[in-house]
Amino acid sequence: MALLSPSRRLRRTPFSDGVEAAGVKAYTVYNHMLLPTVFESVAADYRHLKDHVQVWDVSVERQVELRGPDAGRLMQMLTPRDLRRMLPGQCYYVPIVDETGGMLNDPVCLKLAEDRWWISIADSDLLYWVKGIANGYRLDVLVDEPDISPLAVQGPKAEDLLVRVFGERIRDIRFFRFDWFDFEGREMAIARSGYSKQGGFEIYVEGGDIGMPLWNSLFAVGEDLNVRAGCPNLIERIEGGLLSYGNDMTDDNTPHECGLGRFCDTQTAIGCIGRDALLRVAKEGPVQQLQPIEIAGPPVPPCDRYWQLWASGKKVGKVTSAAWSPDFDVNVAIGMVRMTHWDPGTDLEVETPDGMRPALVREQFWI
Ligand code: THG
Repeated sequence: MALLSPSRRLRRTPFSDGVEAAGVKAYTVYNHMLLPTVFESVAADYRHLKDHVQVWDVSVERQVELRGPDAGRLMQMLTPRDLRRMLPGQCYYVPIVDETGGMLNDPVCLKLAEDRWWISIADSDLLYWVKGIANGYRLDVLVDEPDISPLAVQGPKAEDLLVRVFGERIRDIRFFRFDWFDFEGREMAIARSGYSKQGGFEIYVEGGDIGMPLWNSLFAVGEDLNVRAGCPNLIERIEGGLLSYGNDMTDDNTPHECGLGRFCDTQTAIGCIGRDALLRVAKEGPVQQLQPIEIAGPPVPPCDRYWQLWASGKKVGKVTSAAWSPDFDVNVAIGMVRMTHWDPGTDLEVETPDGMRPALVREQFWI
């Protein structure tokens, strides 16, 4: 592929100088912003992520902030997950659905206070949907995109690295909780979360000016931990079954088709805009669902379009993401599979750019 032309519409981040100095080799575009995808190579980055600690510029995880008396009510209108028991300091992974039950985004939502929430979005322009709802229902809430840029620290040594910058209290943060920490006189929320299964944290950096000072201190204190710049890793996230909005699912899919039924409480999520539509489909159950798929043969090429899945001459689904896994010595993949063929152990064929290959529906992801 050719290069990306820089422009003001393709936003840099507060950490872009650090990312470039670290030798980034490729980017994708996500929420109109640069997201690194490769430093050394996808396979070398994968090995390093699983063995050490990486600092990721995930500024593309933009925050949609809800502020005001109706913030909680608005948040519940957006998602079929029941938020009534959620406390300040908690993070929830929440499907966001439209009036047909179609997925608009799959963000992490942070409750800062009863009247203040952040929605840490995946790649879709959720801000406009949320503003539209707030205005259409005349809610008493402000909706905007604050100047917050998440920096993820991921890998088995992430906790030890963060303790050196923020102190021992880092160890007390539980999974999908956050607390507030000081860096050079600035308050930042730090959550135990992130787009990998290797453990780690996400620092919500408020104000672009403090980005590079924080980036530089993490590298200054982490040399003996072998800290490096990294990014969400294609192989690791497929192994872990972490979904990618726009790749694995779109607004044509319900949360149940995405295997996100466990994050839906459609019966009790009163106020959710897609509730009626989801109650209807939830009763019958989905007729297709994302599944872990193993693809035989040598490493597959990049999956930049759907690869058709076949069984006895019939189309039974499509592969949405795929990569060669060095640790499992097989091509790991995610695919949307029709219910007639989604049982674990079902043999399929997949139409890859370099020909038909055997594929197998797996029982679980590779975790
Ligand atoms: N962190 C934050 N914002 C994000 C992402 C993130 N925005 C974009 C994107 N990632 C949104 N998508 C996901 C997908 C998966 C998870 C988080 C965000 C995730 N899932 C875990 C899992 O499925 O195992 C945990 C879910 C749970 O148990 O609650 O972490 O990564 N800030």
